[in-house]
Amino acid sequence: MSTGRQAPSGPGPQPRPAGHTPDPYAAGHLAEPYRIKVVEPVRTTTREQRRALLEAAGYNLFLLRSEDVAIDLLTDSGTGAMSDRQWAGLMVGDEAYAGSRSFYALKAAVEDLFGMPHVIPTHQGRAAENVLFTTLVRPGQTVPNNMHFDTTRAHVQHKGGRPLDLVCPEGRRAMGDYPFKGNVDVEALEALLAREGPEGVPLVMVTVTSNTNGGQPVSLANLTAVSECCRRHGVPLFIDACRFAENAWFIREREPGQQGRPVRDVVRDMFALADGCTMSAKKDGLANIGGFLAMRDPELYRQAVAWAVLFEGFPTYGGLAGRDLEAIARGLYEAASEDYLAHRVGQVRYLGERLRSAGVPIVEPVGGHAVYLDAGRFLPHLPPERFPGQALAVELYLEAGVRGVEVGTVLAGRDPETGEHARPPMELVRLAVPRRVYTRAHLDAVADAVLAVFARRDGVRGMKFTYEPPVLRHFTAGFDWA
Ligand code: PLI
Repeated sequence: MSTGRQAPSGPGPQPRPAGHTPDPYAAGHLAEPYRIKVVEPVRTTTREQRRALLEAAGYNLFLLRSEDVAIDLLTDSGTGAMSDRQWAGLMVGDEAYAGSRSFYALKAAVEDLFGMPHVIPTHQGRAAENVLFTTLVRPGQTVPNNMHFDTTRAHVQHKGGRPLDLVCPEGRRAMGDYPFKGNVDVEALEALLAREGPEGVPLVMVTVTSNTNGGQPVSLANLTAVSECCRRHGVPLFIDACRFAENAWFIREREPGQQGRPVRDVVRDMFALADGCTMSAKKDGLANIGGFLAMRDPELYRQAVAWAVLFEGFPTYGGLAGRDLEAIARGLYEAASEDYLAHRVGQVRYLGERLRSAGVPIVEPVGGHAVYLDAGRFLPHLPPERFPGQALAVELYLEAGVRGVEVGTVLAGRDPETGEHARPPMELVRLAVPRRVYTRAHLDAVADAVLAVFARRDGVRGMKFTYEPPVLRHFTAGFDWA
């Protein structure tokens, strides 16, 4: 009989037999599937200190020092904890300029997990986007995606392309329990490709999970339909794979016919439908830095490598140290393990459930990496120009030193034509949970803080700019209470 023990060497944790779905959070046993071997002390602050720190930072949470933050939910990108196996990998990283052993470890992992033979390491995900779009996108062309992440959109535009979001209608609403709100509207894609063809659409992208509308997954059935549509029209399909493992977990949990399948089999099936992928290894690579571009077509690889050398460095290191490549190769396997994912996705769901059951408005269903507070409904007395998301994020920090991020009017910027604030569909605060960093007690502290602000929500004041930068204003703006 199998003991389920992990082999001490080899590519990483092996998939458990189908049907083994430990979900400690669903079962009420909340033990983390890791032991803590190294700790990073967190400084505690008083409410008065936090009030002064906020004032000094112009009420912009990006301008706080992280040591003044008790629980940092600003992003799940590059903020995860590496495993002992990954740290051990750093020591065997091969720092050769060309032909590094660690590059071949990464290439083997990507080929094994995704079935993609050609891999170009990059310093992070947006660099993979830069290499890919420089190779494929020409001015005036359209690049559809379920929903572009900010950097993907900006890189398409940088090449003169037109980013187009074709997420399904369910994906545009905060309410409703539709299980795959990241799905592409395949009819709209079909119409676009029939109209513009491969001359007008150089590639189709699908982001798994869809970060922009709440970490929402894409079903295998939808990916299959998108892939068939792309093949019919001769247009390559690329997956934005940042959160590939979390997406595969949702397919295994929610999609009819997929229940209980080994995650690595689901991952294989997802990527078999695509011609390539971009990856930020700072998410489901479980690394603190890095990314890659992978593909099947050797001719496209040859073209992309030329740009990669220019932007990132020789193609066997691509802007990374050999030790980073080694950490990513190991992290990809760990991210695709069932024990890890049951806890990871369960942890985010736990936080969401604690809030939802107390009546706090959130984006539903809860996605893979973050809980999104619906600040518009949380603070209905504040109009968009009083920045309800910013006000709520500031109050959460004041309450308990919790740092989230506004995803609403402040982030959206101004309409270049009218000069007015752009009108985003929702006013949100994202609470992104870093991987393997926080325990259930931290999440309880976050939930308690949100509930405390919820209890006094009628007294929360709106905000105004004291300084508004001309571009990317959310990073450096100054605010005060209105
Ligand atoms: O931050 P990068 O350059 O490694 O990755 C860019 C990127 C691409 N696609 C998607 C879906 C992302 O979520 C993404 C980065 N996300 C960040 C930084 C986040 O805070 O969500």
